[in-house]
Amino acid sequence: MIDCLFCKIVARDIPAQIVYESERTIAFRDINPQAPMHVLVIPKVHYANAAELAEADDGLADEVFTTAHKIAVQEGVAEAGYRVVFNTGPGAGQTVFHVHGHVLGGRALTWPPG
Ligand code: U5P
Repeated sequence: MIDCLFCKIVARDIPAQIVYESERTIAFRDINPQAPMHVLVIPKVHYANAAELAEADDGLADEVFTTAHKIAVQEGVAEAGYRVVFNTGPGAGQTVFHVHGHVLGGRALTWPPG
């Protein structure tokens, strides 16, 4: 998608600190981290949000979720505990409309979220 920030990261048109890449997914550090470890996991193909990705039903949603776990292991937070968040729609705080899972860890995380 031409005007999508995250599509531009996938295409290497804008820089990002990429920590993991597979054929269909990519993960990079959030530019405004909310925890010591804050990585975004996205499918390379453009879907606006988690609902669209889930409805596509081609296994890609599973792959994004599995990638989030791989990141937690790679970043050393899996044992202590981590959080995966998909803000879905403006009402839930989504600001970038290319589906992304926030993987957060490295500190105690409180509940409920804001
Ligand atoms: N973000 C980046 N890189 C950018 C633009 C945005 O990492 O070039 C991050 C923001 O810091 C934010 C996330 O955490 O994308 C968008 O999350 P959401 O508000 O859409 O859930």
